[in-house]
Amino acid sequence: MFIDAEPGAERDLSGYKSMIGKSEFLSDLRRINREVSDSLFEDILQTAALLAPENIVMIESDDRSDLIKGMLETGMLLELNQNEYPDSYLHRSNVNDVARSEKDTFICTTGSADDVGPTNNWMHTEKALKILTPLLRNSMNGKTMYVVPYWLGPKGSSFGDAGVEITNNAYVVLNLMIITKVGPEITESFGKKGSYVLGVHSTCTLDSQNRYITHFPELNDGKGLIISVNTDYGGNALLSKKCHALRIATRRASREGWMAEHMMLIGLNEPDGTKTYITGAFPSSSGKTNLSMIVAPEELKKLGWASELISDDITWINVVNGVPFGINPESGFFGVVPQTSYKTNPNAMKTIKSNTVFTNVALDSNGVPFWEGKEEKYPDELWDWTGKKFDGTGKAAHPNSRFTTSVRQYPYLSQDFDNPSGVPISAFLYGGRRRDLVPLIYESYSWDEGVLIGAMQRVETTAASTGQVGILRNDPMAMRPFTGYNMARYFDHHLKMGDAMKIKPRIYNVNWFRKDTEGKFLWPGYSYNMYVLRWVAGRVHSKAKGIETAVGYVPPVEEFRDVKGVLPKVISDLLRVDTKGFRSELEETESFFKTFGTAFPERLWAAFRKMKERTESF
Ligand code: GTP
Ligand code: SPV
Ligand code: MN
Repeated sequence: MFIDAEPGAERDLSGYKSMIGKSEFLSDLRRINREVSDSLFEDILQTAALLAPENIVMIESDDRSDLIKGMLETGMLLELNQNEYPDSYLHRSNVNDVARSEKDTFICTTGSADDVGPTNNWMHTEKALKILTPLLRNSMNGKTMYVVPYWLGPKGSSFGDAGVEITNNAYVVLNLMIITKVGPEITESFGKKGSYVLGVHSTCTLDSQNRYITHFPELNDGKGLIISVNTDYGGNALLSKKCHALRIATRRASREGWMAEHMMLIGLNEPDGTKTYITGAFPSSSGKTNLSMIVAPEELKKLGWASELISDDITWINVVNGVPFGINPESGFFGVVPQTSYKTNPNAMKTIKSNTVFTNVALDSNGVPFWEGKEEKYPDELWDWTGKKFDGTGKAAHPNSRFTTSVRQYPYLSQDFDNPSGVPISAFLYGGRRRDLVPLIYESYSWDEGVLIGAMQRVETTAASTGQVGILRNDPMAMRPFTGYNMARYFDHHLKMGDAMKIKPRIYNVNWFRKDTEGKFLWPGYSYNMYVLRWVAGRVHSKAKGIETAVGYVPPVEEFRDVKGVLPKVISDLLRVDTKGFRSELEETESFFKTFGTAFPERLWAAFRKMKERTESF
C-alpha cells in the first residue's frame, strides 16, 4: 500500500472489511482476475484505514439517480428548469477552487528534479508522502468514502486502461460517472488489464494553502498513484482526466512506445466520401472541444462537408503496422461554457440541452442557466455563479464554468467511437491563442519540423488554470501542464514515434485567434475553421497546393476564395508569414529550449537550425 495508515497502531478494520466485502464488482472481478480483485480490496481497505470514513460506497452501476437525489438534498446540486433543461443541474464550487492549480501540481519521484524537467514541479516521493499523510489522515471522518472503478477507452480495447478513484465528494463521483465508463460493463476489461492506476482524493478543508495535486508514477507497483487534497475542482479532482489520462499516461507511453496527447480527434467527411482523421492539440480553453464539434458553414455543408467526433480533449495514439491509430480514453465532455451559443457551437447547445451537470454558470429567475455569449442580452434578473444577485459588474458565469455531458448525447458521434482499434490519423494540428504573428495555418516541411512546430508553441494563458490570463508562455504541444516527465524526453519520444510510423501524419500550426488593432478577432473561427480543415484534407490527399515560406507551406489565397464575409485582404494577412517576426520568435524559442540543458534532443536542434536558416534566406 502507498502509506502507512497509522504506523505501529492496530486498528479494527472489520467494519470496513464487511462493507467492501459486499461489493459485486469485486466479486465479479475476482472471477476474471483474482489477483487484481484482491489487490483492489486491500487498497480500498488501507485507504479507509487512513482516511477513516463513516462508510464506504462502491460505484458499480452507471445509474446516477440515487447519487443525484442525495446531492439535491444536501444542496450540492440545484435543479435547473426541468422543462428547458431536463435532468440537468447546477453545481457551485467553492469560490477559491474554480480552476486547475498548476503551482500546486507535482510529479513526485525517488530520483531528482531532472526526472520532470524545468516545466514541472517536482517533489521527492518521501517528502510528499510526509506532507500528504497528515492531511489525509482521518480527513473523511463522518463522511462517505466512494470508490469508483473506471475504464478509459473503448470497452475491451487493448489500448484502454483501468483506474480507481477514491473520493469523499459526490460531485466528483457524478462527473466521473459521465466522463469515464463505470459499472458492470467494464469488469471484464478491468480484469483483463490486470492492473489499475489508483487515485485518492479528499476534500479535507479546501484550504488553498495546503492544496496538492500529486502524481507518483513509481508507486502502486509502477502503475501510478495520484493523491489530490484540498480541492474539488475539475482537473484537480477528476483524477481520471489530466492526472491519469495525461500525466501518468505520458510517462508510461514513453516507455511502452505510444502517445498520450492533449488532442481532440475528428473524422472529416468530404463530398466524395473520403474520410480524414485529424487531431488538434490546443491548450486549455483554446478551442479543442469547439473544433471537435464543428459544423460546416452552409456553402460547404451543401456540398457534403461534415465532421464526426471521436474525442474533444484527450487522444491516445498507438502505432499499428506503421499507422498511428487514435482512441478517446474518455466518455464524456467537461467543456468550457462561456461563448457557447447556437451561433458559435450549435452541436454543443444540442448536447447540453438535457442530462447535463453545469458548474459555476449563472442562473436566471426561471432556473435557466446563463453564461456570457449565450444570448445577445443579459436576462432581467440573474444570479451569478456564486449565487449572488448579478449587478452587471464582472462576469455572471465564471470564465472557466463547465458542462459535463456524456458523449452519447452528441448528435454526430463517430461510429468508430467504440472501435477498440481506434481510427487512423492523417494530420496533427497544433495551436493556441496568438493575437499576432502566427498565421491561420501552415504545414511543416517534415515530421521533425512538425515536432518543432509543436514544441515551439508560445500561447496566451486562459482561465482554465489559476493565475493571470492572456500572458504568453511556452506551451509545447499544449502539454506543458500535463506531461508527467521531462519534456525534453517527451520531445525525443515524439521524434522516435515518427520513425515508427510508415505513414506519418502531416503536422500543422493553426491560429484562430489573430486580432486587429482594436482587439477584435480577424478570423470568424468556429464553423469557418472548416475551410482550414478542407485545405488540410486536400494536402493529405495530395490535392491542394502549398506555397513555400520560411516556416512551412501556407495555402494560396484562392483556397479561401469561397469564404463569405471576410475581406480578401484580411485573408491574405491571415496567411502571410512574417519572416522577421518568426526570426525573433525563434530567439524566444531558443532560450526556452535551452532551459532543458543537455537533455534536449540534438535532432530537434537540427530541425530548429533548419527553420532558423530559412528565416534568414526567405
Ligand atoms: P479545455 O476544455 O479547457 O481544454 O479547452 P478547449 O481547448 O476544449 O477549448 P474550447 O473549445 O472549450 O474553447 C474555449 C473558448 O474559446 C470558448 O469560450 C470558445 O467559445 C472559444 N473558441 C473556441 N473556438 C474558437 C474559435 O474558432 N474562435 C474564437 N474566437 N473563439 C473560439
Ligand atoms: C483543462 O484545463 O485543460 C480542462 C479542464 O480540460 S480540467 O479538467 O480542469 O483540466
Ligand atoms: Mn475542452
